[in-house]
Amino acid sequence: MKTRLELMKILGIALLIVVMPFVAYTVEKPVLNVYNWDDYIDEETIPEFEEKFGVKVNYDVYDSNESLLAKLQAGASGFDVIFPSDYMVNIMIQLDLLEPLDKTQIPNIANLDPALLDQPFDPGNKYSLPYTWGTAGIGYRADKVTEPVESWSVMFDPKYEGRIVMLDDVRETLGAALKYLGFSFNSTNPEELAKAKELLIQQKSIIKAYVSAQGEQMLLSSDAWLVHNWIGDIYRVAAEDPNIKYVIPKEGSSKFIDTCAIPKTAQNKEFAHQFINFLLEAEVDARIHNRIQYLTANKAAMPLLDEALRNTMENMSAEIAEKLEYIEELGRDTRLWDKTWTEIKAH
Ligand code: N2P
Repeated sequence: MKTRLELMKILGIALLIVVMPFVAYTVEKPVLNVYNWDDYIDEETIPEFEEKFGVKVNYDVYDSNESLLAKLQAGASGFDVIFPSDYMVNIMIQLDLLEPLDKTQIPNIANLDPALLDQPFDPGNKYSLPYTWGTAGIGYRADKVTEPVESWSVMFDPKYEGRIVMLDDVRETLGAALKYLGFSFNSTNPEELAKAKELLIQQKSIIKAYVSAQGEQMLLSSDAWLVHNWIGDIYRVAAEDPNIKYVIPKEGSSKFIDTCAIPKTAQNKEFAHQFINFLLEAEVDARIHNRIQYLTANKAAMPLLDEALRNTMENMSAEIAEKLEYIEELGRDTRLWDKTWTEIKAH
């Protein structure tokens, strides 16, 4: 018979053997907190990076630039790598929220297309590097909407009551309404904004929802027939169902460059740089973009892209390209936009 003490010793040792590897795992591995847009990476990149660099990645997602900013401003974040769009980079620079990039740690910058570098929102790419680019437009079901979809007007047509989804995004949705009315996507004219507000308030009775993540799934399931969304999200479901199409309305729309950046409050700046450099490897970048179906800023990745995706980049007509606007930082007028949007949402 073993004494109680002996038994407790054996139990103690057994417990240590089971628990130690977990303790070692959590204690030793550095952690990298990545905060990205919803559906903006493939499945392999994170595990591959974790294995190659011996890092544990916490990966979380958001669905708008404004929620990313709110999270960062709330201070509790601890994010190491984030993916703000053009105008939001500009806002974050002004608010002193971003860490200047140490380019010596990102040699894969050489893979990037110079045409997408050195943009007005971040001259010299001091704080951000391009990750994707694309447009917002309308994804629709050609088997349900049988008339030609060419204008934003379909999104305001009572015929499609309950089948319309708009982005839950102050800049995109107010911008689209402004554009439909013939104004700039970035208008700060109070009268024009009031008109856009009226239009969107009227539209509220016929839309199914404001949705920024997974609107494309509603299209795929035919719950919605007309979905205001970004190009890649629609392209992904269009690959599953040929009845799904994407169009940039003839009145014009928005275009964007989404970037990767490091917040000033990042805890792990060294690995944040490594991660960005890893994302910019041609093979990694091509794999991600073939999966997410957004356009890449990575020149070296181009030859590795699916042909259809490559064609999208090359086929955008000059006529459409001319009617696209980048969303711009609005300075003080942001308050007018926010107020207008809040009034629409509350109505
Ligand atoms: C991806 C969302 C793309 C963001 N689901 C467009 N800026």
